[in-house]
Amino acid sequence: MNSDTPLQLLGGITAREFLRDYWQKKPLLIRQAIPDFESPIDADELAGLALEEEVESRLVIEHGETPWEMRRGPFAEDEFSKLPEREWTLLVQAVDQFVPEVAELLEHFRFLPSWRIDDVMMSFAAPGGSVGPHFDNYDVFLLQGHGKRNWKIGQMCNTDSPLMPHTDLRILADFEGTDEWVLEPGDMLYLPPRLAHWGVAVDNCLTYSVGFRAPSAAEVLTHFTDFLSQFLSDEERYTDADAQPAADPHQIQHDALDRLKSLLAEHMGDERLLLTWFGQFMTEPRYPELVTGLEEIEEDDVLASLQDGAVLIRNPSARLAWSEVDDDLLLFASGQSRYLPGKLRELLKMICAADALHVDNLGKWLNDEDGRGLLCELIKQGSLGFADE
Ligand SMILES: [Mn+2]
Repeated sequence: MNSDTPLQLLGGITAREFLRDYWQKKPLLIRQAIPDFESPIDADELAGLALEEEVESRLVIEHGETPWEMRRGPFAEDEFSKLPEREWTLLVQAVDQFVPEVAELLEHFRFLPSWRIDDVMMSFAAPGGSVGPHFDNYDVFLLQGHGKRNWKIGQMCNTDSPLMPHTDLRILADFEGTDEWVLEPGDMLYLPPRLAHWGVAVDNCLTYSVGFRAPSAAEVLTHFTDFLSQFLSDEERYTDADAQPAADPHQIQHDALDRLKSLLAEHMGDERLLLTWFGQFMTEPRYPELVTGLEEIEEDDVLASLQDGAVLIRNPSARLAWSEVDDDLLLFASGQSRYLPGKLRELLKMICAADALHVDNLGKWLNDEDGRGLLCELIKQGSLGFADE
């Protein structure tokens, strides 16, 4: 995709313009981002997902047993039949992992790195339904799937923004509305992180939220240093072989800080390890228990199955990304990493991007020892699996 092609999804501006003017900066309303959009799943199917053990879901009932009552799924079927006519919302996380047609929607967002995308959450709201005015720490695209939703946007917030007391939700105590729109199916609203927003269902409505991953500075530092520490020996310590006689033995001199700073810089500045950690971290699956592989499978079996017409597909719960360091390639697959020779670049790109892998598109790679080994590893690890016939 050319980043200078005007995109319908972005209301006729290019990806480059969107990233320059809106991304992480300001909201954008796009009428008919997906023209004549028909939601691939309906409210009943969404409720059906919320019955499943492995699916993460919540119900928000504005006038429940408490104001803004929140219940966590999985739910029993009769819980839905006991809900009031109005003012409740069902939220289902990571629907893209369970419904391939919902995962396909992400194809529209290929102008952003896939490792930044977290999941597609879906919400169904009865008329008047809302989760209250709030802010999120992540960018979001809100695509209207069915029915109408009124969206208000407000002020920029932060951790000091006052919240309503005594609710399980992070509802803002003050909402200073600046704009308001009614979204119809196919309309989309982009919101940058920390912008207050408040969506209220006009009628029975379904909304898709494409959410993003952005680790906090605290997460980056704690997780990266944790990762680094595996590679450091106990013998490597604070050293001061260059020490001068102490003027006052109780004083910490600034030369001690300089030694510490250089110790930190030496390790924190290791680009290979930083990249390895970051790729692993950003590809960690949301539900690791859904990324289970065929641990026993042999390379010969993989080859034979493919030659027999079997098709490999990416596990919808797996996350893949790649990068390069010097002449090597690095593949990140669901929280793990693997160095690969540079010649595998095209195979790597295909594994990350293709919907399906089979004899026809794998072609010559099946004759390559490293290529076959890689496919087999990914099947063992669970990021790739054979499609059911
Ligand atoms: Mn939100």
